[in-house]
Amino acid sequence: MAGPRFLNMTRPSHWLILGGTLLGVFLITSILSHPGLAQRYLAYLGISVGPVAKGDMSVIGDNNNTAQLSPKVLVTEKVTDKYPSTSPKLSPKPSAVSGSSIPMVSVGVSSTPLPSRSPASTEVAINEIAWMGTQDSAGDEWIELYNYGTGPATLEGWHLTAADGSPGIALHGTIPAGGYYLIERTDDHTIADIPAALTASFGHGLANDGEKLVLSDNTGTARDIVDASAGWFAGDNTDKTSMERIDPATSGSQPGNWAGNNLTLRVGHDNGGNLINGTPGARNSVSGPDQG
Ligand SMILES: [Ca+2]
Ligand SMILES: [Ca+2]
Repeated sequence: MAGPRFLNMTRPSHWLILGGTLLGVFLITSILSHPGLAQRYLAYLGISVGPVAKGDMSVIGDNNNTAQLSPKVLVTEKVTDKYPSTSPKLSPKPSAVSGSSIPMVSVGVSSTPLPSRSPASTEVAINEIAWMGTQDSAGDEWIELYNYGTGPATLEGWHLTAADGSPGIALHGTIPAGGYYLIERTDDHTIADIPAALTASFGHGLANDGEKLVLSDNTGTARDIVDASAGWFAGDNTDKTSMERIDPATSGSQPGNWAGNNLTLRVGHDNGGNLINGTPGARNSVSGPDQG
């Protein structure tokens, strides 16, 4: 078999020389005609060349600042983005990106776990107490609860109980986040024009000289306490202004956290048609910014 004088084609080592020469010519031709394609071949062979033209990458961040990016990373990112799964041979090599501080695009797999969302909180306060009843009837007492948590409060198994056992009210239903829960004594006519969330017996009623009220959940855990056993903190038995809480997230046993209805913001009518000096089922007239 004839050939160039310096090649003896009967010798395997000369075949290798010829093959390497042809490969080199091919690569040089590729670089001159298609630089991007050649870079991919070289990247596959583990050879780094660059830089890559602007826009030929998929790195999150400053796409205009190519000068600070490693060409090897850019080529890898391009391959990853364009051939995510159909071309295993072009998968990025871990060694090509190790030690890089450049933010990487993750295709198909999220390496950062999603942040877990906090469970919705259930925060219910004893929010308003009409221990004095209404102008129509001193016996028409009512109590308002307020959910200042971020999720609905299911009240099955909850109780609102005085320290002396009366009232002792089993609660039912649900209070949505930011919602109010009106408990009317005996029947729904206590606040004639506002539907009660619950009507219940108050036993011998709320004593005018004070009570300690405990709101407990279905495990028996106290969720809110208003210790006014030495006397109510606010409200008036003469003009029937209710006792409104200022901040549901602050202790209900602090006297300064309560005030009488301001007689400006009032809601509802009693069974005799008189305007209620309180806000049953609605935002308190004295409430702070935390209350809806
Ligand atoms: Ca009512
Ligand atoms: Ca209210």
